[in-house]
Amino acid sequence: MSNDLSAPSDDYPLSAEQIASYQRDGYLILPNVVTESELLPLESTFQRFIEGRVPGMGRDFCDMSGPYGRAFEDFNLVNAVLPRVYEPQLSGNVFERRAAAIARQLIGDDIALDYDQFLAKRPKRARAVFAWHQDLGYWPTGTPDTRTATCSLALDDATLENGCLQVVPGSHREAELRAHRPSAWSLSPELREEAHTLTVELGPADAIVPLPVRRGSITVHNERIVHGSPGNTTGGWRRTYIVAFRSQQTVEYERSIGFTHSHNDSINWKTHLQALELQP
Ligand SMILES: O=C(O)CCC(=O)C(=O)O
Repeated sequence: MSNDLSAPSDDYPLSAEQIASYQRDGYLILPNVVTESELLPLESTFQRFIEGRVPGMGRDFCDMSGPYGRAFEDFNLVNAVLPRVYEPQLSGNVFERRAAAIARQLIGDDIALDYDQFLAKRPKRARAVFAWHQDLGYWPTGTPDTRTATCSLALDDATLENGCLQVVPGSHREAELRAHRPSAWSLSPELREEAHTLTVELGPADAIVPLPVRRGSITVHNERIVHGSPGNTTGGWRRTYIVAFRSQQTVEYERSIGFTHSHNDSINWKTHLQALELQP
């Protein structure tokens, strides 16, 4: 795979309306971003990760719907973080390149790929829930420039029934980040050793919008939008390939303070300590 993120054939021009709607609502749905023939090689790499066939990942391979340490067969929401760290030949693939072209139009030209992630909801797992959150709630506080475009490619048609992404449109424009609390199953959250998941509460004014997408289409979301996804009640998988773009300077800054998005990092981030202070 090439590392050239600017090949002209990777363009996906957005209209002024699409760009304005991303700014207003905090998300976008874009159809047919990756073709069927382009999906196939990506999918075979994805499967190796999601089936637990890539060794040495530690907690970067986990169940995002529960505590670390579960047996693989008990994972509901299979999560492989930073796949390109473990398989560098993924770097520069067609989805990364096309998503970069989209992200440039949404947040500016000075972007770098911050992290990638594979997520798969097992069939008939009502507990394959991705808890409500804002991405910034997981990341270090104090990063000056937070611009982000997170692109999620559907490898299966995503529906409300199989647990598609849901958002609270406009929540990215709230003045303050919401309080993020450790998940209920985290026994000693100050160490964040048992589970990675943080969550926010929704209020009666929060209007939830599900984002169903067809295989090959993507959603893009802003770093402050409240989002999550429900369990999978169908007999099929819901598989998603995520790449997130932020400014080059932001990525360099966060790496310089030791933040890598890896669950194997042992640092307690200020954002998490703040969440603890906000606990009742
Ligand atoms: O696609 C999902 O189910 C959730 C993904 C998510 O929360 C994220 O990419 O930040």
